[in-house]
Amino acid sequence: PTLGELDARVSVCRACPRLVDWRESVATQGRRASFAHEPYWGRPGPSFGDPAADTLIVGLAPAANGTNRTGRMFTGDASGDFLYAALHRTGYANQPTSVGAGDGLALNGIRIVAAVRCAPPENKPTAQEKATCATWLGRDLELLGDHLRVIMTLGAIGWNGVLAATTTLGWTVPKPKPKFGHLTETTLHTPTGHPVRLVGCFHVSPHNTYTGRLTPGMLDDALLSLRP
Ligand code: DU
Ligand code: SF4
Repeated sequence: PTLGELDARVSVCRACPRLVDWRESVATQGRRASFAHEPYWGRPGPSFGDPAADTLIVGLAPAANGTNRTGRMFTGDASGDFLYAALHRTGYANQPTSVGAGDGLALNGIRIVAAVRCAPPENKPTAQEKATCATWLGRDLELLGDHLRVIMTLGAIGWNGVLAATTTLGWTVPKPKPKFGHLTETTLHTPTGHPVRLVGCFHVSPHNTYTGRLTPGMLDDALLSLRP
């Protein structure tokens, strides 16, 4: 399939009963008061950005009132505001904010996906949910193909999701499995021997950004380090 066809397939996935229930119950009965009159997406979050990207950002999962509301990765919450501002400062986005479909946002050279594509309760997917959704991450990686040059994960769940998905795809992954850390880096190889950098970055969640664990400058530096 094409990336668009893959997104269409992902958007109707119901493989994880607990997450299907959560994404839909938040969308129908659990809306945040300030969004009570908005339609909610209530489905898996499709990948977003440049279909010809050489750089992939892998997050954790949609936020219940963020991506699960707007239908776009990192859109509609504080995490996303922090990320898109940085993507704009570093030249990857044509505008500093992401509001949702029709807002004119386009990414250049970057695509954004989540390791788990449905909003999990308390942002904590189970081991089984992570393993199930790694299949979709693998499909995205296959479609980007040897055009892909670097993957940056926001957090450890994305990092481990990439290692799981690429191992399944038959990529060469260093042993022992490299551990996630901020600006930790390793190199994976596709089955054709094409090298892909894997870079870790602290997640953009308020837990990290409000406490100064991840500052705008640190995120800018991490993004700029992805350029050839
Ligand atoms: O329909 P489309 O032109 O393929 O774009 C779908 C979606 O992808 C649009 O909201 C912008 C985004 N996008 C992008 O971010 N960067 C690109 O180079 C092309 C499309
Ligand atoms: Fe499907 Fe992934 Fe959502 Fe599970 S988390 S239902 S595998 S899209």
